[in-house]
Amino acid sequence: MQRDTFGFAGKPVYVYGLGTTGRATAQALTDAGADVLVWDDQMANSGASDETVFKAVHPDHVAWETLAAMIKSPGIPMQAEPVKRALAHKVPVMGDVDLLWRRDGESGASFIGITGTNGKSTTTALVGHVLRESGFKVAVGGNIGAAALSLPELARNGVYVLELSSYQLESMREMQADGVMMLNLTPDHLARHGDMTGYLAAKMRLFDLAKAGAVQVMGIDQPILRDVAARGGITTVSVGHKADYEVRGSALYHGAELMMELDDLPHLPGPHNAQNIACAFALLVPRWVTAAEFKLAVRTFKGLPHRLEKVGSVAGVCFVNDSKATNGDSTVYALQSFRNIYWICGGLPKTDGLGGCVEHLGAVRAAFTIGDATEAFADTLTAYNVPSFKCRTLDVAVREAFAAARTEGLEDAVVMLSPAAASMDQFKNFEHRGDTFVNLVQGLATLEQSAKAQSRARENALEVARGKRGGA
Ligand code: UMA
Ligand code: ADP
Repeated sequence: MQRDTFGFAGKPVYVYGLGTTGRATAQALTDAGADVLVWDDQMANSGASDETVFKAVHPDHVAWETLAAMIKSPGIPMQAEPVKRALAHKVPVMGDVDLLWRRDGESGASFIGITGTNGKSTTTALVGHVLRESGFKVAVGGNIGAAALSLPELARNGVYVLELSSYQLESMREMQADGVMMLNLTPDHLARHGDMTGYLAAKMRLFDLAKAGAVQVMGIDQPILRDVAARGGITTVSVGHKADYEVRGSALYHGAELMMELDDLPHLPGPHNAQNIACAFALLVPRWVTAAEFKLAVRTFKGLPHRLEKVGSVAGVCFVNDSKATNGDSTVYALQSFRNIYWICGGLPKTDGLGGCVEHLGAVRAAFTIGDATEAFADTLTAYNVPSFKCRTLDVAVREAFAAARTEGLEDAVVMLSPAAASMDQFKNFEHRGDTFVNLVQGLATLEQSAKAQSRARENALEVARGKRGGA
């Protein structure tokens, strides 16, 4: 007999949004015997339907009163018309993470949820890596890329490590995690959540729903999170303030006790990564791993692409891809990680523009602005006496930044793409923007090599010619 995995067997469930999340959800629900109806707003535009795979029903034709649930993709706001209609008919609106919880919540596997404004993916991957290296069966997913319902079923001794965005958390109703973490909270996604209070409320659902006795970790470098943590029951982490776990200099302390040294980890540079490591340590030690296991595993973590990733060096100039820096706050840390920066920034700006970046311009030799933010970012930076060039497109910016770095000939010159803005004005997503940057750098390297080869060939030809004349 088919297992009623989600409690929806034989019942109509509306899956709204058919991207990574929606497809995995619709398939899992179908496999579990639910009567799956789907919709994606793109179907309205293109007239296309997915009827061959799933039954597509336009929101105008849904019998709302019959639905057992709506499973909403994270990119769809709660204010979307079909969501409002579902809520008006008292249909539960859920996310895919709740369905994973329904599927495996009783399996004996642990659930870890990681959120925050910046550093989620890095820390999620790090936590997954440490657990795997320490002998656990691990499934890493959520906002980091793999939809919750595409993750394998884990049994006892398994650990789900889920990166959870505010978009996913705002509709989460059920998942009771064993370990929860909020790294930091700075302005982001405010158009969606209204203000910082709304943004915080979405994120706090992870903590509010967590199991009694769950390990709860919070980075308290922003006052808003210091206030939340003061409620108690939360292990605090800070780079620079008083906390349960403190990063002081280049080491992590628990009170007076040295936990681990943080320098000499080339794949996790900078104070932001110190925060990520410290939060991972506070979460995992000692509930899941020992301090010794943590320290050993962290050394073999390679970092993720598009996050302060060194992608090559041309004529002594190093190129760094930090395309994932989609808001000002994430770029603040990038600006503190190198000595002589030729900074490519811009894209679709956030409400606070360059945010705190303007207080960390000491290492910036020049800026090269792109995308919708071309004018605004260049004007702001010029006002802060940073030579700024309105390049508009990434190819022009890479060429000009490289030329400038080369002309100045400084040691440790870095051309860094750290946009402090979203990518959607000119690219499909941040990966597309980062990959385009890497391709442009490879193009420069090829040009450089062929220029060198040509000049060698010219020299050889001249030498031969000189030899002939000398011999004549
Ligand atoms: N759609 C509608 N109506 C809308 C909005 C979207 O029908 O009003 C449809 C789109 O036409 C599209 C589908 O919904 O076909 C896309 O759904 P989605 O935007 O929720 O994207 P998914 O492909 O399901 O990917 C989502 C996350 N995307 C977002 O939250 C925007 C992915 O995070 C995540 O990796 C994936 O689920 C698996 O969990 C990406 C992201 O950009 C990386 N996240 C944001 C961020 O990190 O800042 C929050
Ligand atoms: P997220 O998944 O939250 O977007 P990522 O790990 O993908 O976070 O990193 C996104 C960007 O933020 C990168 O540019 C990275 O260098 C920077 N970053 C990483 N960790 C932190 C942190 N703890 N605080 C601020 N910025 C960070």
